[in-house]
Amino acid sequence: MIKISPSEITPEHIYLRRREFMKGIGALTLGALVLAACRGQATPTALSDANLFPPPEANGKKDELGNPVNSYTDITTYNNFYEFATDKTSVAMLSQNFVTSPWQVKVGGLVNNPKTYDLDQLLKFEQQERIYRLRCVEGWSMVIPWQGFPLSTILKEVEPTSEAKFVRFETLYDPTQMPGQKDQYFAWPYVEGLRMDEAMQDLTILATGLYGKSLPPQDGAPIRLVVPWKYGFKSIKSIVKIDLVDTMPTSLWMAAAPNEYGFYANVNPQVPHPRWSQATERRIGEFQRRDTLMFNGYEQEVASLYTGMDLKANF
Ligand SMILES: Nc1nc2c(c(=O)[nH]1)N[C@H]1C(S)=C(S)[C@@H](COP(=O)(O)O)O[C@H]1N2
Ligand SMILES: [Mo]
Repeated sequence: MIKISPSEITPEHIYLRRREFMKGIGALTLGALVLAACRGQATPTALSDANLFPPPEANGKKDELGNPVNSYTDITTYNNFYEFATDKTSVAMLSQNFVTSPWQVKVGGLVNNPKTYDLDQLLKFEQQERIYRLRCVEGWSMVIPWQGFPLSTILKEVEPTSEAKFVRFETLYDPTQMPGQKDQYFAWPYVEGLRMDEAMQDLTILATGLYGKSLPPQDGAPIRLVVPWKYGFKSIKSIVKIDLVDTMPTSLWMAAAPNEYGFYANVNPQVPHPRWSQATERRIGEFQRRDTLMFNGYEQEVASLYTGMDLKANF
């Protein structure tokens, strides 16, 4: 069974759980208690073959700084995906039957060529491998070998108008499949946003796979955003809608806790979260904490996007 050490039960979760208790014991809390009770037997046996027999393709690969990729098992059994569960080790099991075919992504808003893509069409774009660090705002990180294509590929196709200033993303809303969406604390569906120049940056991809295989549900199947210089919550999963807009979108996390989560969410070791430091992180699979890098190590590529901006005020 997968062991969770107390240090991995994050401040964020404790905080949110406490708030839920204050509101009374709701259905989700009860569900979580039931799950916790049977997690010992249920988790390993309910995982698919893909989790039990990971593909070897990416083993041994490294990012450009020399960090080895995390194991397939790490990447697919330790997940944040609140639509399924707030407990990272339950997401894999609870998402196994998530229906990801057929799947469409509707791209519209302030564009000349609105377009609805079938997943097949998105898979026809040249799929590149991108080995990126993922730094969660909670203080842990992984190195993940994604496949995907630059978000700019589809933005160029739909032709944003001159009024388009931001890109707004939405996850599927389907509480019958995603039990976490019954949690009244959050304003579902999950929403995220980028400024236009951030969206056009070549590091920003739509990921369709990892480790040489299609994305498993727990990692955001069938298609999710990956923005490696920002905290992980910006990398929105299971996207069905992309809109070009003229005003800054309000993300799910900005709505839930505006004093804690801003729009930019650039990884910055010098700007602490209101309730913890961001100076160091724990790479999953390692024991010692390591220093967090400015812009998660992508400073050379992205610092110029923020010239003249106060990175403390625009957290
Ligand atoms: N729709 C949706 N996207 C999401 C989340 C979520 O709860 N729902 N969690 C975010 C957070 S906090 C992180 S750290 C990453 C985790 O991605 P991973 O599970 O593939 O490592 O997904 C992000 N995308
Ligand atoms: Mo995160």
